[in-house]
This record gives sequence, structure tokens and C-alpha cells, in this order.
Amino acid sequence: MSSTQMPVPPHPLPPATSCPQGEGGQTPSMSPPCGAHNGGEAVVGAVSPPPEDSATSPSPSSPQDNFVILKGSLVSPTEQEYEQLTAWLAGKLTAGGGETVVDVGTGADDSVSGLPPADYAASVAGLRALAEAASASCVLLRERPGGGGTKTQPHLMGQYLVRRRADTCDFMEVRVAVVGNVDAGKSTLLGVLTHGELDNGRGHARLKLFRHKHEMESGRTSSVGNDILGFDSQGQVVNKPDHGHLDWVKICRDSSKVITFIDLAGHERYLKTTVFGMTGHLPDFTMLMVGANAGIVGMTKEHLGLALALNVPVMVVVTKIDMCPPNVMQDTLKLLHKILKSAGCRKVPLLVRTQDDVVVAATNFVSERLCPIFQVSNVDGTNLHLLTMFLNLLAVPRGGGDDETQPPHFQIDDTYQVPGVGVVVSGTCIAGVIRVNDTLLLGPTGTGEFIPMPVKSIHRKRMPVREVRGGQTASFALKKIKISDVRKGQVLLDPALCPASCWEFKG
Ligand SMILES: Nc1nc2c(ncn2[C@@H]2O[C@H](COP(=O)(O)OP(=O)(O)OP(=O)(O)O)[C@@H](O)[C@H]2O)c(=O)[nH]1
Ligand SMILES: [Mg+2]
Repeated sequence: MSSTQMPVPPHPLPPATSCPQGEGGQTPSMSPPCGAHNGGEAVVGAVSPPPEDSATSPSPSSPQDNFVILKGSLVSPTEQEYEQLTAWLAGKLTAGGGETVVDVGTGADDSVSGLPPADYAASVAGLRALAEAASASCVLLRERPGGGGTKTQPHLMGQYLVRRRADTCDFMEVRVAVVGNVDAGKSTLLGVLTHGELDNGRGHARLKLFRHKHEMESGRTSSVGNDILGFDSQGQVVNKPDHGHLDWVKICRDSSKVITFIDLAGHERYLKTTVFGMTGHLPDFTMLMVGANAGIVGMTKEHLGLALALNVPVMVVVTKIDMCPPNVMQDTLKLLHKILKSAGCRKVPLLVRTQDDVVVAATNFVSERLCPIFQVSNVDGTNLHLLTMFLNLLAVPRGGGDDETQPPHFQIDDTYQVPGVGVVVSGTCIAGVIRVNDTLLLGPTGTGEFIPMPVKSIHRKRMPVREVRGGQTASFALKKIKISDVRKGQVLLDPALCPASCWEFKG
């Protein structure tokens, strides 16, 4: 997620209708009168009003984002300005899929580096009021001294996460593919993160992830597994396992954001399945796991190459730091840095040690080719809080809004025969909106055709829903079809697209 600068009104919101320009128009609980920030003088502010249409069509990164920029000071927002601020935040939340990180105390052109503490407090109060009006939470991520002020009273700047509450919106969905060599600790980490219980170092935590009996027996992942981690609007984990069992419906109901982990196999033997997991399941991010003591061995480079080829941003998690001698750890990190910086990867590695690093990594992850590196232990829990915080901040800007106009397109990644229901297909809605009882074209069939297929019911994360839209995963119960007639890799499309299939093409 990239962060955005907050228009920095040192004066309270909502609008100062009863306050003449330059005098205090405060909301009692939020901040002192305007004049108080300026030695009692009338505020001489430079307000650059937004262009006429910016309130209605805010763009994620336009310079008009910061249409009320503090230059010395700022007049209290008028009713019109307040409406513009509200629209600005609503636009940011929509563009961010329901959340945004707001910088307070930074100008759009970096002209302001920090605010006097009182102005900063008032700006934060203003942001909180705006967030409240948008049914969103506003949580401090980090706060630091800016350039100005004195040693004892430095100017302040901060970053805040504004996220819509679960009861007011559909949850955001982020898919993370988990790859890395066999025994790197992939399934174990996911078991620990989603079930909140540390591993015993002998394969206890991974048992919750396995789908097949032979996986239980061998301890080796051979299929594409799924697990979810939900965060509420405050960034708290909502997963509460009941006797080791996770209630997905409850997690989705209580979450503003749900991370879906795609647990993949590390063994070379299952590389084809892992390639399918990376392509067919359309991950937004890749988590490359490296066992600290084993280092970069086996399939690690192949999996990294796959993520790079697919253009999926990569984070690295080094596990088992509890059992790794310092010199081996050093060697692993050195080689990791070398590979990430090499001409083939062209990444900027960032060793994440503090919460500050987490915020920097998360807000620059996609745009700056940053590759955060976490060092964790699934056994004693070291640094798992940093990884969890980073996952909470992972966001995929999905654009939003124009789903309705796109022709529906659904990619099938698995098929099931469910007793009492019939044939069920799971996958990802790539574009458009698909509703219960819509008839789509399923294909290509074995003979290269597309056949009309009504959607009987839709589940999202095991929860019955009426519709699914672009970017979301779901499963559909289909009518009048045999399990042998559906397969992974097929698509469900809008009949208006008139799809055709071909047996071969030259590339
Ligand atoms: N000491 C220690 N052991 C760990 C840690 N993480 C995982 N393990 C152990 O490492 C072993 C392998 O873990 P898995 O989670 O099965 O590894 P994986 O990457 O999923 O392996 P595949 O699915 O076969 O690719 C298990 O016995 C875990 O208990 C850790 O941080 N510290
Ligand atoms: Mg595994």
C-alpha cells in the first residue's frame, strides 16, 4: 500500500460554520481555537482549493490530493472545504479497496516536514473525525519528529491507517502465495499465524494445514492448500480457533481484510502443482520462505524466478532462526542480499527489524521494488508480530467502482463433487460481477466448445453470498453437469464475449 499525505488542517473539522475566517471554529473535544495555534493572531493561511472536479473524482496520486496544504498555517475549513475533504478521503478509501495510509504533517511536495505538536494534534483529531464520518477506524502506525521545532518540542509527523469497519463494507481480499524449498517451514508458519499457537519444532503446527492423509503422514505438502487470516478495522487479528478449528464464516464476518494464504509444495516432485498454484490462483503477493540453517537451496531460486516472471511482488521470510548458528545466519542473509540485488532480480532488500521498518516496507512494497526480509522463529515466536503487522498493511488497489460494467470472467482452479450439492468449482473472479442464477459460458470443453452454465449458488470463503466481483475468490455450485466435464484451467465467461478456442498457436 502506498501512503498519501493528509491535507493538514491544524483546525478542527467538521466545518466552522459559526467561525469567521481566522478565528476558532473548534469542535470542543478536538482542538483549541484556531488562533491558539498562531499566537492568538488571525490565521494567515494559504489554501489551494481543488479544481472543481477533484471532489468528485479524486485520483489516487494526483497532486490535488493535498488541496489544502499548510503553508505556515491554514484557515479553518469552510463547509465546502469540509465536503471536499470528506470526498477526498472517500476517494482514497475506494481507490485503496477500503483503506488508505495517511501522512500527517507532510506536504504534497514535502514542503512541510512536521507540525508543531498542537497543530499536529488538531490535524490528527481532524483526520479521526473524517474517518469516523466515513465509518472507518483511524489507527496510528508510526510517529516521528519532523525537521522543524526545537529539541524539547520538535515538530511531529505521523502515518495513520484509515480502514473501513467490517460491518459497513465487504472485506478486502489479499492473496499471498507461500513458496520456498521443502522443509523451509511454510505450512508451519501458516499454522502458527492463523491458529495463534507456536510450533514445537517437530511438525505440530502444520497439521492444521494439510488436506490429505498422506500429507499428514509424510509431513510434506503435495497439493495447493488454503488458509485465511482476518484483520479488523483496527488491525487486530480476528482468528479465534475453537479446538483447533477455524470458523471461516465468522472470520469473514468480523474482518475488514482477509489474507488468503496459498500454501504450496516445496519438493521438486510437486513443482508442477506449485507452478499451477502460482498461476491458477492469481496471488497478489509471494512469500518466499527460506530455512535459516539450510539457506538458499533446492527449489528456492526456481520459486523466486517464478514470482519474478509473473511480476508478483516478493517478500522473504527466513525461518528457524531459533536453531541457526549466527555465522550460518550471516551467510544465508549475505547470499539472499546478493541474489535479490542481482541483475536478474533488481530488488531492493530491506531487513525488517522494527515497526518503523514494517511501515516503510509496506507503504513502498509495490512501487519501489522493495523486498522486505523478515527473520522469524515459529517455535519461540521471534518477530512474528512484525510479519503480522506487515500482512495487515498489505493491500491491493483494485480500482473499484467499474466492476459492474466489465463482462464477467471467472477462472476455475479446482473442482469438487459435493454430496447433496453436486458439482462445485472454485476459482477467482477476474472481472465483472457474477450473481446467483446468472448463466455464463463454461469452457473450453474437451471438444473446444463453450456451454451455457447457470450458477446455482455462490460461496465466498465458505460463506453463502449473492454475488462475487473482480478480485474476489469464490466457489459456484453448477447445474446439470458431471464432474468429469469440468476441470481446472477452464473459465466461466459472459456470453456476450462470444469466446472461441483454438488447438494451437504460434508464439
Ligand atoms: N526449530 C524450528 N523448527 C521449525 C520452524 N519452522 C518450521 N519448523 C519445523 O520444520 C519442519 C518442516 O516444516 P514444514 O512447515 O512442514 O515445511 P514446509 O516448507 O511446509 O515443507 P513442504 O510442505 O514439504 O514444502 C517441521 O518439523 C517444523 O516443525 C522454526 O521456526 N524453528
Ligand atoms: Mg508444507
